[in-house]
Amino acid sequence: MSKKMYTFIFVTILSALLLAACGSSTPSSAPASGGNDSAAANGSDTDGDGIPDSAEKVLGTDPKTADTDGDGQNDLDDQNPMMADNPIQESSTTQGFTISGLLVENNEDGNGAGVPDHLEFKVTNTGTADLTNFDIYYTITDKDTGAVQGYYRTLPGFTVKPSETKDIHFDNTGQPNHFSVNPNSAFYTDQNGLTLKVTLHTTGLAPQTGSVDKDPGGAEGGVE
Ligand SMILES: [Ca+2]
Ligand SMILES: [Ca+2]
Ligand SMILES: [Ca+2]
Repeated sequence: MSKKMYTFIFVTILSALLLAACGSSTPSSAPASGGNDSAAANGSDTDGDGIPDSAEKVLGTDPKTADTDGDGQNDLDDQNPMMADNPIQESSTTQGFTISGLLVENNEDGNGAGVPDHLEFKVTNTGTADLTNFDIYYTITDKDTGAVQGYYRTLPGFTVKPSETKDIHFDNTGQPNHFSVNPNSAFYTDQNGLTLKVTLHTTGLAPQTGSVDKDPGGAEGGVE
């Protein structure tokens, strides 16, 4: 039996258990479009990856992203759907930008007002041309258990002009220069102390890395 089939059976059983737990309170409305037959039979599947939203929460995957960790394998097919290997392979040692001011808690908006905990940092263009087509790889490591999650994302639309410093955020607010994250990731579900390590890259320049620790306890305010 294939790994995919094992995963499918696991998700199907999990979905059935979740439905049984929900009992008559389960909505009878049609599922979101894009879901396959198995998901349609077991509740809405927002991202159409074959895993119902309710099961994604239990599994720790993202209900709005078919490929939670960004490694090219959809969640149903991925044996380790929250652990992408780092695909960034860059030979250039040319310095063109820096990253600084990493935050994962006690975040503030541009006016100094507190906002919910999330990953954010500043990107400074130290060169003479606009920088765009960034991609990012970041890991979340539990400092007590050593468990690691790894996520890869491209960052379309994020551009930094020469000498400009721009904030980049990873949350689900949908604002400009804010990129989506897995709402069921360790950052939001793991109560232990965490270390986040970030590698930011754009083609032809040396990748830049940074690290920031999160204290034990839940992320404040969720991901919205
Ligand atoms: Ca899904
Ligand atoms: Ca998913
Ligand atoms: Ca994947």
